[in-house]
Amino acid sequence: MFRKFVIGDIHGYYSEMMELLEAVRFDYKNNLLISLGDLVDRGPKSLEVIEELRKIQNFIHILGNHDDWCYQYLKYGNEAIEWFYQGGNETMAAYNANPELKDIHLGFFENARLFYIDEQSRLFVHAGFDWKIPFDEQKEIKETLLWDRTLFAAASVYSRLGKRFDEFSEIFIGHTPTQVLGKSIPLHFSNLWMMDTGICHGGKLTIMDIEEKKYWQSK
Ligand SMILES: [Mn+2]
Repeated sequence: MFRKFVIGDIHGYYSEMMELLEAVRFDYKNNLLISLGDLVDRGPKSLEVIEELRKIQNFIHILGNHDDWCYQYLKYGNEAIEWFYQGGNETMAAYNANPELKDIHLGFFENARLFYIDEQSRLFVHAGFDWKIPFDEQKEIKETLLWDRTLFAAASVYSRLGKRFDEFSEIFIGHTPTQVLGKSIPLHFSNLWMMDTGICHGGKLTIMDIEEKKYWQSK
C-alpha cells in the first residue's frame, strides 16, 4: 500500500526522527514522506537528518526558514546573524567539520519547494499564507510562506465560527509550535493541522498518516 506521511519540524533531532520512521515501519521505496521544513538547527544532528532523508525515494521537502538560512549559507556563504543565534552556529560548525557534505546538501536544499498541493487539494507549507488574499496571488511570496503566524490564529477563530479555508481540502503547517497553545500534540482547527509539536521547545516530534490522521510521537 502506498502510505503517505507528513512530519513536523525535525530541527536536527535525528534519533527521534529514526524512532518515528521505525514506529510507522516507513518503507523508503514505497511510502511518501512530506517534511514541513526546518530540518536543521537546535537539535544535535542536523546533517545526519539530511543524510537520512536523502535515502527516501519519495520525499517532498517544504522549505522552512531555518532551511533557507542554511541554503543561503551553503550557496552564497551568507552567515545571517539571526541564524547564528538560532542554532545556525552549530550547523555551520558541523559543515566545517564535514565540508564534503556542503555541495551534496546544497543540491538537497535546491530540491525543496515553497509549498506543495497534492491531488486531493491538500496544501503543505512551512508557516502559512495570507488567508485574506487568494493563494495564487501570493504563492511565490517566500517571506509569508516561511514566516507567517496569522494562519493558525485565523484557523482557531474559524473553527469556533464553523468556517473553513475553502481553497484547500486540508492545510498542514509547521513553524509555530503547538506549545504556544499549551499542547504537545498536533492541533486541528477548521481544516488546518498544526504539525510542529515542538521537539526543541520541550515537546515532541510527530509523524502523521495523511489519509488516516493517525499520528505517532517521539518519547
Ligand atoms: Mn520555522
